Amino acid sequence: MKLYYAPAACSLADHIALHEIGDPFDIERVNIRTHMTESGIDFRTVSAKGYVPALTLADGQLLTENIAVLDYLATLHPHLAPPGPLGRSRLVEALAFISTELHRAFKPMWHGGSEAERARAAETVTGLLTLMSNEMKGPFLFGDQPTVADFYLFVMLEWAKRFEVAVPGPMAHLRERMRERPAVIAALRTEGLL
Ligand SMILES: N[C@@H](CCC(=O)N[C@@H](CS)C(=O)NCC(=O)O)C(=O)O
Repeated sequence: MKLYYAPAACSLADHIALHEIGDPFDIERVNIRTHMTESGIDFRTVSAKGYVPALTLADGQLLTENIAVLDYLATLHPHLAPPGPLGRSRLVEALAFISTELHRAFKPMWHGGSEAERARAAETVTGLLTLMSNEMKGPFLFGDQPTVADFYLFVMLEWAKRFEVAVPGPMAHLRERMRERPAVIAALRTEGLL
């Protein structure tokens, strides 16, 4: 497998998942402004969508969209998904919420929103994190062990820190617990974030 990523982008979630899985994998950095990869190719020749994450599978197929990539990894490695008959659905529910509500809410911060737009976005993010926080089943979203949804959430919490957005106490705690994990440290180090 080969993950195309950009430092501190949402692809950090997939990068962490690959380290948690522990099997060998390849990785290539993408400059999301120029679309050039570190090996000097135009990333749009790999993925016409032009954004990360993108995961090349062993058979050469390309998988995109964070929800799909994280769900794929958790399906292959069920310890990264919540247990039980509803586990998969709960995972997709959390991934969809993070992707379509939380991730999207950061847009004004990443894409030059006005001060008022950024302030409104910060309030939205805090509200969405509070909703998630109220549903937590333990130190992580689904209990004592993190799932791929926690990895994606962790990236959102790193963004919240970067943009000085207030987060509920259990979320700050989750972020710190995640930062202690060897897989997270390895991914952050590779991305030049430590
Ligand atoms: N729909 C995609 C969006 C991914 C996305 O927003 N990626 C950002 C980084 S967090 C990116 O690569 N942006 C560069 C671009 O859109 O050209 C997904 O959910 O995976």
